[in-house]
Amino acid sequence: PESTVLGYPRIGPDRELKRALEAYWEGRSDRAALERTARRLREDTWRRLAELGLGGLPSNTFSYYDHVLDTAVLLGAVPERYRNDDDLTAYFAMARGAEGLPPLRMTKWFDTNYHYIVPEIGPDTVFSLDAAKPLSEVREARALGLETRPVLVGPVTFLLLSQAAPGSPDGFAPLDRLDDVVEVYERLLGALAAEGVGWVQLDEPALVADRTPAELAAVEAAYGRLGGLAERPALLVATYFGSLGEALPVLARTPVEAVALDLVRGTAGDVGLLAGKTVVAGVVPGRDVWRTDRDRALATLHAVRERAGRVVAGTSCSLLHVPYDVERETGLDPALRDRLAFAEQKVAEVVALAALLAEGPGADAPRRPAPQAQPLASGARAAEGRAPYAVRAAAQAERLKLPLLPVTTIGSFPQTGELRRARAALAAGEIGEEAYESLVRAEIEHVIAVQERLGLDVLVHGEPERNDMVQYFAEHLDGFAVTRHGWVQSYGSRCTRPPILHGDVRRPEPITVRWARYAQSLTSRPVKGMLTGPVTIVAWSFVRDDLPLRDVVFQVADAVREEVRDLEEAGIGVVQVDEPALRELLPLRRDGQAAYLEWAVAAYRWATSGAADHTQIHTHLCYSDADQILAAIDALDADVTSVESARSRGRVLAEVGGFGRGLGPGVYDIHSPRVPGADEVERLLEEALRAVPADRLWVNPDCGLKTRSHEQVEAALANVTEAAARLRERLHRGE
Ligand code: THG
Ligand code: ZN
Repeated sequence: PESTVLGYPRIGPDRELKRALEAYWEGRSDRAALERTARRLREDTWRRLAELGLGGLPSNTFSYYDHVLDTAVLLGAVPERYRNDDDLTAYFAMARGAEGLPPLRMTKWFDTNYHYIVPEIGPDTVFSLDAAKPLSEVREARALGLETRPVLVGPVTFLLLSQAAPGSPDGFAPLDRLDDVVEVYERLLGALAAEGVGWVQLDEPALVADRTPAELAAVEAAYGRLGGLAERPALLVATYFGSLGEALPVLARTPVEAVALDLVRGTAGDVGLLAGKTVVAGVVPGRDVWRTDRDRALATLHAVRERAGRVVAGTSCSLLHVPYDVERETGLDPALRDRLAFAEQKVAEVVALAALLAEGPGADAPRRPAPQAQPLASGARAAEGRAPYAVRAAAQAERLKLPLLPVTTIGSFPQTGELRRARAALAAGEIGEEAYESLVRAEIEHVIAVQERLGLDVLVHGEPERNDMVQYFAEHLDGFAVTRHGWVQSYGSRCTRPPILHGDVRRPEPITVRWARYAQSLTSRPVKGMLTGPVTIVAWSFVRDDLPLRDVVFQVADAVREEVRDLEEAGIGVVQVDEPALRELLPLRRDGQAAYLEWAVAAYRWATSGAADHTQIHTHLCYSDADQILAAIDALDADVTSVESARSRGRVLAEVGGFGRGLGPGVYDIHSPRVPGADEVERLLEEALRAVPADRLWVNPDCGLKTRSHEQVEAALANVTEAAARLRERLHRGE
């Protein structure tokens, strides 16, 4: 096959899998119904890829929840506590938890907005092969008359992404178990060979990050063993999200038949070393939505063929990260739509490129329409500083007159089904703007009343008008387009519709001010304005590729800065600017990280530093995103930082206690339906007071309340305010 893709979306063009999963989880359907939907989605995908003329069809790219979790199951690495006679029950318990059993940890898949389930591997993990899933997918496709190439996470990446099982001895790393895991992969390859499978794809994206000599030696050993098997399919090792660098010569020395390279984010490097193997040249971007520059892609394919010999046209990575079909987006400006390619269009591009490559050099390729680039002189903004913290803190104390241990929340309140339905009805033109807005106002009234009754100190309006913390801003900024069907899986059944940032970003008018002002009109207590930071808005969008990312982020920072100013002018004294994706965009290799953090922090400071000293700037972080970048978070210079701390509380306090400004370590774990008692919260606060002085300690939940019910939230917040009041009393008495 001269063309292939490394993977494909699986949620369904209309999120059929999401609906089937949620119906199954809620007991509204049975396993057979879920399996039928899943099979139909797989079959539709293979048929479509074949129809489009794709050469190498992938299989095993489907997943009920996550492909890393699937790999753990394939290897028998199911922790004891999740085991169950019903395999699907065990699977979803690992993914989502079960009665009294928290799920496995979830974290970001490299620098994407996709989240994988982190497998637990210990010194005593017993591995065993369960090849049912890849084998049955091969058979399903065969029943349609189609041969496929099963895709699996490779052994090295699997172990590097795993965490040590609880109770593992110090110094143990999952990669220590490589020999045992490779043995299972050997048996898997045997089983696939016996099934008559010609090719297998093993994904090793971990090889594009910095790797130690020991890790590279492990790669060479693993693929030396797998390649040395007598009975096996041909092996394609797929790498993506960057350049292989020093791992390329290592793979070149192994007896694998093919290597996939990401030639969009990465470079071909010493590709000549791969002569004798097939190179799957990832020239069609798998992570953006822009049509491929055919001339450039073709030139790259020719260059790789000259140096390496055998070349297959491919995508830079799996198409999991883009929506299905741009043709359905009939609401988009046609001029923009002509510049876009979603998964289906990218498959067609790969097929067309392969045909052009086969025609030999010099084939005439249609040109990609040139985007109308009009770069702004954006890099030049100086991060003008605010006054030192002590000066700001005094001005804010004078203005806000908050008590010791002020109580606040992170921003969102539970989103009712009524609101979500009303938003859908508004989009469909079934209800008018006024009807929708009166619902939003009623919800704000409710949320403010609840907070006043419970005695919170800094209130929020609850964000009832927002679908998503990025999409909402994109809908109100020039330079963005939003899609109707462009869903991309974030984790499990959860999806987002990343906006398309295609032009210069400008804020035509204030976005959040109206709602913040309305909320403030209902109360004498300060209401906190809620904004999303520039890095996060860009990270969770599809971004134009004709400007440096940094310049795009600064354009968005301009818009946020204007919004902060307008909130101030409307009398809002506290503004929270969240940047949860700060960590996500951190370059995978160390050599780019310092420069990235420098401009990312500068953009945040540009967005917030227009605020007067007496305006209090808050930020929030979900702690799992904060490792490695604590210094950068400190450098954001927010007056108050709220942090998730349900897990590893001691460590969080030790690390962020030193920030030297306001700090709110979460005292209510919103990821659980459990309501904490007032005594428990009081104890957590006492503990926090050992790391943070009383005049800098804030009291807040761990994260936004969007996913909880109104009843849980009210009960929990009542206990939180009671605990804060008791402790405040004790502090005043000098205890
Ligand atoms: N927004 C965006 N990306 C994100 C988050 C977000 N990435 C990381 C983090 N939060 C976790 N991700 C999600 C993504 C989606 C949902 C929840 C957490 C979710 N989505 C709704 C669904 O799938 O039903 C659809 C929401 C909508 O209508 O837009 O619940 O907050 N961009
Ligand atoms: Zn959070």
